[in-house]
Amino acid sequence: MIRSAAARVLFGNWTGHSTVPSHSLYPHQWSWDSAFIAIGLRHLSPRRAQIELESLLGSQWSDGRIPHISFSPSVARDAYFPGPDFWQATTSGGVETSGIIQPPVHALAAWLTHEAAPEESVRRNFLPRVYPKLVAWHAYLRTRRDLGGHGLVAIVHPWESGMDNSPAWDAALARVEPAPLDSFTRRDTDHASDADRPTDLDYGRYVQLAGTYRDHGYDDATTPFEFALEDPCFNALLIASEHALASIASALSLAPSPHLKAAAELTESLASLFADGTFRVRDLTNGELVAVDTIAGLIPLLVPRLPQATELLATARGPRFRLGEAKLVPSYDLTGPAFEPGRYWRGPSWFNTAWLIHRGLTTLEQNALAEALREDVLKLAAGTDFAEYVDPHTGEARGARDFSWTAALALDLERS
Ligand code: 9WN
Repeated sequence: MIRSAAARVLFGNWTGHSTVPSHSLYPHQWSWDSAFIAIGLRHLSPRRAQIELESLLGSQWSDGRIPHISFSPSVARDAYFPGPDFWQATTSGGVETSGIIQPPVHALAAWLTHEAAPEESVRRNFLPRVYPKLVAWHAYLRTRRDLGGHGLVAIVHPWESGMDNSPAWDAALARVEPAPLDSFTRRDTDHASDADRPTDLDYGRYVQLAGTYRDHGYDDATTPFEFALEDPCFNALLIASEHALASIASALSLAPSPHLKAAAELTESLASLFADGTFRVRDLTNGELVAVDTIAGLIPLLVPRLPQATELLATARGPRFRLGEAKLVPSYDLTGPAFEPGRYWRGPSWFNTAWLIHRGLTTLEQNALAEALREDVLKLAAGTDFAEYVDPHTGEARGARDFSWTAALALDLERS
């Protein structure tokens, strides 16, 4: 049942070479969405899953970065804000893109896509074609984005975290002078309730930060970043993806050791973000850890052989996130002062983070918790028409419906 409903969403959102997250709210190709979508699509069409990732990699910049949006030329230029006219970024291959990035789930997705149909993968020469691009992507992150010199990647915009209005960004964002509200027109609130989306003040600051980066040619060495933070989710996903690159290298009869070494180094550096039973964001403006607990701090559960796993699992099960009792896993501390059950990344539960936590629980052999979460994902995805996110207390649908990664990841868990 869920398989056919999920397939309907994914085929409906397919554009011929990639999948939009949602035709109304997000009508282009998004970076980490495509990785999650491929993870589900591999069960319906391994070939399409490969093409999804290959088309995203077709928008890679010459410096190795994978931009967070690859714009579709067949969609109206003002259908989404900020669109191609705002970002003013075109690759050497002529693809219009944004200039910021999103979390690196891609190598993990590529490996899982290969594993789903190794013969089709070999026939299409999938791994040999994507491997060098994924290596260049990780090299960009580890060299150009280690802005703090701690051996961790820094994000320079809240959108780069994929968790746009997370309360973890509030203090850093408060220092940013917002762009005037009459200098841009939001499109998101045409398609989703104002109460479910970031505020106008947040948007003014997002626009200001993106505009400064753009006006410095997206140059990481010369942009005066007002917002630069080390995010545990972003770095944990890079570690998981380095492990995946090691598997890909082995499959190609190449040495896995550089990737295992990178994963080990990053895991050691990540430990410097551990405090109060969870991983926290480090603000590079003052060097301090931000005492705000979000789902990002729990994502390291999926890091293989994580030294802090036992404490982190206890935090996930404790009053802040109530894993096993709340609907999926809340995006923000249920007891925190900024908690809002319906507003985007300030409380609601999302399906991609539930999938990542499920992967962590499976790695840790927490089979009962993993199975309960899996059942919750399947029930809520089907029962909400594949909502973008849900209220963590009631499971009520929020944001977009027929949302691609919700369908894809439910499909993946249905098969697991
Ligand atoms: C900005 C596409 C993206 C997701 C992000 C989610 C949301 C965009 C927006 O939608 O962000 O990138 O317009 O709000 O926060 O995780 O990749 O689904």
